[in-house]
Amino acid sequence: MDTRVISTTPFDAQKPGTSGLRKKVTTFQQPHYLENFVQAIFDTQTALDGGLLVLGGDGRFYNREAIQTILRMAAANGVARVLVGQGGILSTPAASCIIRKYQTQGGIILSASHNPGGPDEDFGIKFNIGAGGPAPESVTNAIYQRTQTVDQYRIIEADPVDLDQVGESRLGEMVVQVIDAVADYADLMASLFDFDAIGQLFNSGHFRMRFDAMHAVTGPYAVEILEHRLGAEPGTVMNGVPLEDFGGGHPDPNLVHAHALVELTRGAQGLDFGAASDGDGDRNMVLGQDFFVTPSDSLAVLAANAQLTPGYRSGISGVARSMPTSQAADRVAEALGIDCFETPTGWKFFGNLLDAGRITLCGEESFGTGSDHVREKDGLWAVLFWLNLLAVKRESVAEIVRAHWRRFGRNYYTRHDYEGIDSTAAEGLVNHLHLLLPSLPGQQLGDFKVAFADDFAYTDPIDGSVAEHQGIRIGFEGGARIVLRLSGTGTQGATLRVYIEQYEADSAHHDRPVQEALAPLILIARELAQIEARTGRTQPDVIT
Ligand code: VG1
Ligand code: CO
Repeated sequence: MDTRVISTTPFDAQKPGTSGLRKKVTTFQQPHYLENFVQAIFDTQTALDGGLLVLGGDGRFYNREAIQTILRMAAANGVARVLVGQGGILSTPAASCIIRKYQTQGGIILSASHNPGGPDEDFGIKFNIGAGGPAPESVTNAIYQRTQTVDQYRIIEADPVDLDQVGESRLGEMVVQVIDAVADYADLMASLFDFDAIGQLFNSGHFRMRFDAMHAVTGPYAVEILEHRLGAEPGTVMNGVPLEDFGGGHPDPNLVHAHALVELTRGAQGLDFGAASDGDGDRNMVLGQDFFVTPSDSLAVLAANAQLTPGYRSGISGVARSMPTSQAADRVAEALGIDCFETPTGWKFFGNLLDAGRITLCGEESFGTGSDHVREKDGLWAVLFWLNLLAVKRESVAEIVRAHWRRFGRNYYTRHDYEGIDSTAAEGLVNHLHLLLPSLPGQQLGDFKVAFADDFAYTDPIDGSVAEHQGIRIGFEGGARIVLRLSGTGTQGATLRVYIEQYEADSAHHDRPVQEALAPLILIARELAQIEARTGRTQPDVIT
């Protein structure tokens, strides 16, 4: 088969954000756009020449076309074997699992995660390293630099590979191995959690649950694990068929976008347990009857109870949370006498700590929780962890969380997102805050006295790499915090995220509505950042 060398010219702005390169599908459909980025991966990740590569995506619109292109480019760039998920499907955590299990040199994951899909919506691509996790900044920067000079790419001419039949075929010299997308991942889950106990809970007649796959990638994984292996009744998984446009929805598991599921948990007849995952299967939302578990609390609860599950029976070595995530996990770490690390937003910053064995569990406020079992956050893993706890404790979700608050105190927490705001206005707002920072420490703002104010910078304790400008932190005496940063995953305008947190030790005050409890801090944040004056917005678009 002929290898063709195609001349090309660089596109600007092929810089990966928080989690890979995310753009509109129409941007990716421009001639050479995808190819340039993929060639930059092969040019910089030289171990792939003669090596193994994992390839799959969340099944969104353009997934299959992109996979065919990447396969033909992999063949032309000397890759020996590619493991592709059947139908071109691999959830992000499953891809990480397979990269590690088969000791490949890395993987290419096609996803724009929780962003909508379809011809006019979003697509994305990212490279994961041989350890299984998202490439660290040193690698993404090298790929980005290469995209700025790339002048040709290599591709073979060949018919499309049949992605729907499990088995091996050849593409030029390269072997394409279409694998069951679910089996390896399901086996890993069975090795971590007590499937017998969860199965008994499902059979008890006293437990009703739904898992909302949001017409995204977790459908087949959840059906296999929950319904087939654990014996949950058919129909437990809702919206379980992956669709290229996620059924027109926004595959983001939160109170706004997974509204139908939330409704099923409401009232006296509400479900005992509801859970959902996002487009690529790495996020999770956990609900009890009339009860929402904030992702920050979820991390803390899992850390405090890890020893009740087989996979973590011998304890956890440490925990990490992204900087905007609430400090609930810090209190658990302190009680357990283990380290708690504060990292910048994005899973790539957990990789070194996990590889070095410094942490076992980690999480983000953005519905992301995970452990050292893979190197990505993992939606179904978190759901199974909760199910394992429910099966062992035989308490409700609300009872478990309330008991946790009584022991550790409650970190009231919310995030306000202002989406699609003007980019120049967003930059102006951030610059304004930078100028304000030095004057804040010591100031009294309402009932709160500023203890520190900075632009978060992180030095990786393992390799010493430094990440700067990771978000503005304003910390108050007593532990309350306001954090502001701009999103690195959007494809239109800018998104301002405002994170608010306040600690309450007294269990007599643990039942307040969150927005009400945090109202004074929310107001301080709006005024400090001049949100209304600078963006014209009086209300956030999404509150989580
Ligand atoms: C968001 C979240 C961040 C998460 C990232 C990728 O990034 O805030 O915590 O790691 O999405 O998640 P940003 O830069 O928009 O705030 V996913 O599920 O898109 O892979
Ligand atoms: Co995701």
